[in-house]
Amino acid sequence: MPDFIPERSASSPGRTGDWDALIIGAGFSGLYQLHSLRDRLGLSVQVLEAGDGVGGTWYWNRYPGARCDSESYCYSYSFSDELQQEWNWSERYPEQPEIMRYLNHVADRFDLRRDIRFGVRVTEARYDEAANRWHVTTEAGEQLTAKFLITAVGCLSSANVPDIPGLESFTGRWYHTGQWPHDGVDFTGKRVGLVGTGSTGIQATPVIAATAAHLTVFQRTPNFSVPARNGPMADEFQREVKANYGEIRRKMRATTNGHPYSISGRSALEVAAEERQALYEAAWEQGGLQFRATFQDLLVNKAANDTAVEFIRSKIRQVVKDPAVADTLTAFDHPYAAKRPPIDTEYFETFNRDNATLVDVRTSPIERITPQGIRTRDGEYDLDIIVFATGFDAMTGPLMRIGIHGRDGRSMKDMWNAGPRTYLGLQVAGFPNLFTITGPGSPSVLCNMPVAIEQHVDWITDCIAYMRERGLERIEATADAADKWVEHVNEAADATLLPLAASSWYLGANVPGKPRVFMPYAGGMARYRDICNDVATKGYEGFSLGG
Ligand code: N01
Repeated sequence: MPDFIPERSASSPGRTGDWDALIIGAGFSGLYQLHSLRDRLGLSVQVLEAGDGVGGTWYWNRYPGARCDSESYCYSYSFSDELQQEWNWSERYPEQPEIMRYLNHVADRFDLRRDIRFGVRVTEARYDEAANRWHVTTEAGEQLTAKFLITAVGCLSSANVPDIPGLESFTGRWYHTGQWPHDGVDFTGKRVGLVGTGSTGIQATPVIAATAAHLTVFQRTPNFSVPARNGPMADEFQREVKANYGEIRRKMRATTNGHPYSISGRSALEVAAEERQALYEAAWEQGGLQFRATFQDLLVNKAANDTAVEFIRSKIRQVVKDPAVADTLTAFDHPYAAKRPPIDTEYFETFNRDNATLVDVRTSPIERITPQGIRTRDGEYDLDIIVFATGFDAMTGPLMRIGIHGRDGRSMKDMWNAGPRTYLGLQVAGFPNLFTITGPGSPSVLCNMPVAIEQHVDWITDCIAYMRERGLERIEATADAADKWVEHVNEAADATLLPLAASSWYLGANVPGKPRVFMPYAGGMARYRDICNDVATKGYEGFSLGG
């Protein structure tokens, strides 16, 4: 897609009151949505951002080792060829500070800051049917109104601090990785406890162990991880990428997960054992999330998946010297990649260090936090610092904490008490003119995020342009279309092994009391894009549009 040519820039600094569109959040989604609505359609737009800078999830997740698991050249915007040609990535996987530099560059390059208000947390949004306006209230009590409200709040932005008794009594310091202090944390000489072995815990473990006096990792669910094989971005590779960006982006848009590689056509069960081993070895050497693509049936056939489980188990056993520790690390209880698979740099190697200990809190659960540290059923661990790498109230959490009320004052929270119900993950019946970028029911977290985000933003922008051309004032998903979509989202998940991971945040299972519903759309990004395009081509089928 070519650069957007700004027709006119309707927004102006400091303006309050009524807007064509309000956007909540200034991460990847909010920045591009602002650019699209303001510079392509000429709407008056204001972005409200709780943080003091752009970046969204990346603004808050500054924990040690924070790095993207998608490769840098494809974890970026594709909407501007000039942008992708001028920006140079320094490593195969970008570190958090580099992503922040990139997003700040985007904000400056497209002159976005003048329409973003930082340090403004939205606490409530109410739809006023008579006026066809969204009334938005901020924490400071300010009121703003707009015809369109667009949530760009991310899927993983509502930190999940476990409710462990005694936390308030702890005399050391504790942190959640998703709310990391901006001036960092010095672990030198400290006894550190890290709770959680998801992607975040696995990234943070080796980095913390490198400076802490001692690191104790509290593992509840053993996790699969494949080496990332990070390294500097070679100039030649960067040149090649830039010369072929058109083709690379086309491929990314056409694949299931929004990455520039296809899933193999081979079944893990149809090749001979030696060939299978050789293919896994090659994928292990190459490293990264692409390991999932080694065979076509890894996510749909348990027996095929078991071959990957065994391969990864054997690799961990080769690395970890203490067999008892290796046993604990490999006591897998779910299929490989049924939870979002991490990739790592020396995670398993860390447990060979003298200053790192693994504690199995599945067999010996955490009972309480004491003034000195963590007590499990079978042991006491004295700590100076506790790091909670315990994830997020994913996908619905960021929306729920806003307090969104639609037609007749109905609260989204009440409507979703049995699980989220959306149409295409983009709209909710009863909430006219509200769009939810990467909302539940869209591929979002099962896709390389910028690809999912750009598709949503383009679709929303085209939809608003369509309405404007026809003098339409209101769009709302019908209840019938939403019901059918929820059914389809369930069918798509059930066709895979993804729902088999009992503790997965995809299912909401990591948050006590949260309904167990598979939230993202597992039918693949390419298929989802076709469905959305088809809906639009048919005059926004499944939506009711009004004058
Ligand atoms: O969170 P998680 P995360 N006692 O929910 C454990 C993305 N991401 O922050 O599995 C003990 O995956 C919990 O145990 P269990 C990526 O999409 C992306 O690591 O519930 N343990 C689990 O081990 C990822 O999937 C990048 O039994 C407790 C861990 O905490 C998503 O963010 C980098 C506990 C939480 O794992 C979330 O990852 C990093 C308790 N009370 C993350 N409560 C990129 O590459 C929870 N746990 C962009």
